[in-house]
Amino acid sequence: MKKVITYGTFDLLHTGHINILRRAKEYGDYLIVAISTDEFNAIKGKKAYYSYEQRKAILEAVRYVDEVIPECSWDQKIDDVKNYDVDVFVMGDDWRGKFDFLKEYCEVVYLPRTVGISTTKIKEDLNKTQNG
Ligand code: C2G
Repeated sequence: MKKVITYGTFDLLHTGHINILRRAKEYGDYLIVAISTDEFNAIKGKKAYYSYEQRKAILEAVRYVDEVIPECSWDQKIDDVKNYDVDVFVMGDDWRGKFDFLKEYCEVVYLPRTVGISTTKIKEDLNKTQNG
C-alpha cells in the first residue's frame, strides 16, 4: 500500500483544499492528512474558525482522506514519515522547497495551488457583504 501524507489547517474547507486532497490521493492508495491543532495554529499565527475537532470531522468525511492525525509542531514531519511508513509527501507549491529535507525519507511533491480561493479570501468576502 502506497501511503501519502499532507499537512495543513484546512479551515472553512473549500475547492482549493479539495483539489490538493484529490491530487495528493492520486500519488498512492492511502492519504493521511495532518491537521494543525488549535495550539499549533497559534504558533503559525493563524486562528481557525473551526476547532481542530470540527476540522478533523469535516476532513474525515472527504472521500480522498483515509486518516486524519494532529499536526502539533513544525518538527514532526520526519517522525510522521517514518512512523506512518509514508511514501509520498505532498504540499501546495506555496511551500515549494520548504520541506525538501524530507527527500531523504520519501518522495516530495509540490502541487500548484488553486488560484482565486483561500480561507482568508472567504473571510474577507463575508466581512464585505456583512459590512456593505
Ligand atoms: N491550498 C491549495 N490551493 C488553495 C489553498 C490552499 O492548493 N487555493 C493548499 C495549500 O497549498 C496546502 C493545503 O491546501 O497544501 C492546506 O492549506 P492551509 O490550510 O492554508 O495550510 P497551511 O497554513 O499552508 O499549513 O506544516 C505545513 C502547514 O501546516 C501548512
